[in-house]
Amino acid sequence: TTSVMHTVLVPVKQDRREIFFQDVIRGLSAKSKYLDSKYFYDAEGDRLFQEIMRCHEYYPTNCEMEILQEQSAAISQTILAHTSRFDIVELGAGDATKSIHLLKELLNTGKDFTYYPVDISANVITQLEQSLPAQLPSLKVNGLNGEYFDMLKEANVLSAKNKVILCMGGNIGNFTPAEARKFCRQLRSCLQPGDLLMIGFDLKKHPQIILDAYNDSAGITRDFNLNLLKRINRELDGNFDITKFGHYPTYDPGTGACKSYLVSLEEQDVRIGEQTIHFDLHETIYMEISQKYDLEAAEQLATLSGFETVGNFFDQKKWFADSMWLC
Ligand code: AVI
Repeated sequence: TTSVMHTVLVPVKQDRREIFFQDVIRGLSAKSKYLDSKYFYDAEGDRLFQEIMRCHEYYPTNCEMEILQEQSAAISQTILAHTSRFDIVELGAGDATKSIHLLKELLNTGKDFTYYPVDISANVITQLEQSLPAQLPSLKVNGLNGEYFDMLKEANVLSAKNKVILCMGGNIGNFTPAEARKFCRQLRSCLQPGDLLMIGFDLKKHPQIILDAYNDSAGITRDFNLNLLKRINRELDGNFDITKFGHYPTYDPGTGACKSYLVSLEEQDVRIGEQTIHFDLHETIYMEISQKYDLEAAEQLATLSGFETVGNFFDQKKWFADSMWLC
């Protein structure tokens, strides 16, 4: 068995590393250098993002928590107004601390449903399957460990009921508007008429509040960005000196695009494996977009991807919205 494990696991691991390497080299060889923010989330990146969510400047987490705490009854009514037989699928369930409020409310309505938390991390799913029964003993849980679209298809095999998809956290913001349309269309293609999608949007607000959320005073967001350079050092044999890069977040209130860059603080050469990347003084690496929406843009995204908006739920300050979309 050991040799079977070896031949199966090792090539997969090398593949991932190879793709990461190619993506990094492609991005850093481009005329305007960039890295893909999906690579932020290694173990250290996950830890730093947890810390960001506890920063007082980073408002989205608290806003969405308030929505789920205060408005789960209204959200539950909207779900029941559109479907009577459903199961819940949460994409990127994490520790489910937000969705638990809605799940509790739905259990109180006496409806029989299963909660399918989906997460790319096997660890997250195992922990949820252990922790949820203690908090909501009557909840039926069936964890799905894997990529969103694969697991959505799996949920459709396991359940013939309508699906209520939860896509919270405002992750849609980490796509450009064009990528967001592609993602929502792909989601729509996995769903049936009568299915629902609740999706979180970070809303436009005073530009300074947004900028501060991506430039916290404790420097956690800076470290979160720099961690990707450290990850390249660790996993791809790089030699980035992170003291030679600065963190530079921007926000354009016109387009709603909040973009983060790293700036090379001197002219330098960085080695990654066998490759050398040259940085001019003040040359930038585009790291991440965090697109902010207004309700009109969110609604337009719904329409363009084949959904109809049937409800919007806000925190008191109207800084964040969870929109309910019907297929
Ligand atoms: C995960 N995502 C919604 C976060 C955001 O706000 O765009 C990632 C993040 N990047 C910097 N701070 C938080």
